[in-house]
This record gives sequence, structure tokens and C-alpha cells, in this order.
Amino acid sequence: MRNLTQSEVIARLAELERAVILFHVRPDGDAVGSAFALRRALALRGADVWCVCAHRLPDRLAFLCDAEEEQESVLPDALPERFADAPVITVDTASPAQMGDAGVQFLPRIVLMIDHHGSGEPYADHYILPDASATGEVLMPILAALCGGDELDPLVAARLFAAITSDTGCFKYSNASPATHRAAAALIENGMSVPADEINRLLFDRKTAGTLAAEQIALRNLRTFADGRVVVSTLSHDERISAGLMTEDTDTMIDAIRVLDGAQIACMLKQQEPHPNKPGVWRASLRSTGIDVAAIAACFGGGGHIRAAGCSITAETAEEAVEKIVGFCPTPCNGSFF
Ligand SMILES: [Mn+2]
Repeated sequence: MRNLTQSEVIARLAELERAVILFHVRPDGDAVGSAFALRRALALRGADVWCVCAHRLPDRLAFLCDAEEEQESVLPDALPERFADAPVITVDTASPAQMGDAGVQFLPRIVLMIDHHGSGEPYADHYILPDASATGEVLMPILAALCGGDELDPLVAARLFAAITSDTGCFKYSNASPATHRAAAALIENGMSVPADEINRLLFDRKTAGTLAAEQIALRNLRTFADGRVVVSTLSHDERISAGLMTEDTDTMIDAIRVLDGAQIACMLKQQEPHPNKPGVWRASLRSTGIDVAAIAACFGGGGHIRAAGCSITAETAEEAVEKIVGFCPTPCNGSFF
């Protein structure tokens, strides 16, 4: 297993005639944009390429792969027979665990891993740039080299832009470096099949009715603690069922509450499907403006990053779940708050 140079990656990609591109479960805009940008760039060189993920693509990302490709599904079952022994490249996938059920099938055939997560466990020859905002940013010069220094195909450029804007939260997060902005500017100058403002609208400025209904519940159940520094909300299983919400509708509830002015820690508690004779299990999503919420999650056997973490809490009622998590949040008295 080797750490490759950029020119080695370009050389390896250039000689591929057939390949599978694999990306992580719960696919996001960076994974899908990067995979389909790479797919198209290789296809334009005459290679036969197919994208695979153990989870189906969310509808909101369908615009990233609805062009002329004949590919209808990324699910492993849909992989055409001719790819049965094709080499596999992964993008944006830091560890085998992130491949979900596809890991067992594809892991032995992975010849190249392209990523930007510094914390991963390399599982093949790899090219990882931890300072890059997104795998799309890592791929941009590689795909530019593959097209021989000519202008990037407009569809490739749009997919790379989508990957970058997705992982930087529309260039809002601290990972959006000067190099990131320069890469995005170069893609806009290159020309894209979808304009930048439209890509950003499609990724950031639209929500399903189910998402809005879930956010409505998040706001209705919102409570604050520690003089407004801690904001918590809950979604019980009964509330979710009676509102007709799918699990994916509830993903942005944490974002709806964390924006409350003055909040330094936000926690969204979602009750999991109850089992008979078993107390309720509540999935906690934690966000912060700088306080280490991974440490709070660790108190319940969870983990994550300083500003974003998660854990599971056992509690009979929403009230009990809230009490438990708030009990582990820092207070103004112990000096943990700013
Ligand atoms: Mn990424």
C-alpha cells in the first residue's frame, strides 16, 4: 500500500480501460459530484466506467448524474456483468466501514483511493490531501491533466464545483481556503453545464415538504438551557410517525435549531424505533461553535469531531433524554463557555 504522487495517479487513471468508482454510504454532494466527474472524464477518454454506492442516491443529488450516462442506479446489484472483475477506485471514502455492504464485495479489487480526509485508514494505494476542502478539489487538477490541458468538459466542471461547494457548505466553512476559492473560480471561468448560482440553489436553497415539516417540529420542541447557550430539541417516534416523516426528512432538524443566536451547543434528540421490553433509544446529534461536543458524545459511548458529534442515549421519555444530555453539557459556572 503506497502513498502516490499526483503524477502517478494521473498515469494510473490514464491507462484504465474499464473501472468501477466506489463512494461512501449516506452519499453527499462531494462523493457523488467527484465520482461522476471522474466517471465522465474517464469516459471521454474512451474508458468504460460505472459508479457504485451501497446506498441509493438521495433525490436532491439526482441532478449530479442525470446527464447522458445510461447508469440508472448506483446500487451494487445494478452493476453490469462486464464490471465483475474491473479495478475499483474509491473517492471521498476514508475507511472500509464507510463502504457499507459494498465493502466485502469491492475491497479486494480497490487499486486506488482518492480522498481528502486526514483521519482515515488507507486501505489501498492512495492519494490523500487533508488540506483540500473536498475530494472535488483534489480531483480538479487531475482531471484537467487527463483532458490534456484543454478546457474541462462543462459537465465535469459542474460536478467538481458541486463537490466543492457541497463540502464547504457553500464556501462558508473554515475548510474553504484561498486555494478552494481559486479552484471554484477556475471552474466558473472554464464554463459549466449548470451555472454556479443554480448549483448552489439546487444544493442549499430547496427543501422537501417532509424536511420542512420535520424542522417545524424541531422548532416547536426547542428548549434552551444555560442562559441560552445550550439549545435542545426532540423528535419522538410517535411524532415522527404521525407527521408521516421519513428518516431522511429529519436530517436537517439539527441545522434548524443550531442557528439560534447565542447557542454554543445544539443537540437534536431523535427517538429510534422502540422495541418491546426495551427502553427508548434516542439518537443525539450534537453541534457546537467551538466547545468539544465529541467529549460530550464520548460520555455516552459516541464520538465525532469537536464541532459535530453523535451518540445514543437510553431514556423512557423525551424529558429524560433531554435531562441526561444537558447534564453532561458544560455550564457557565465551570468556565467551559466563552
Ligand atoms: Mn468530502
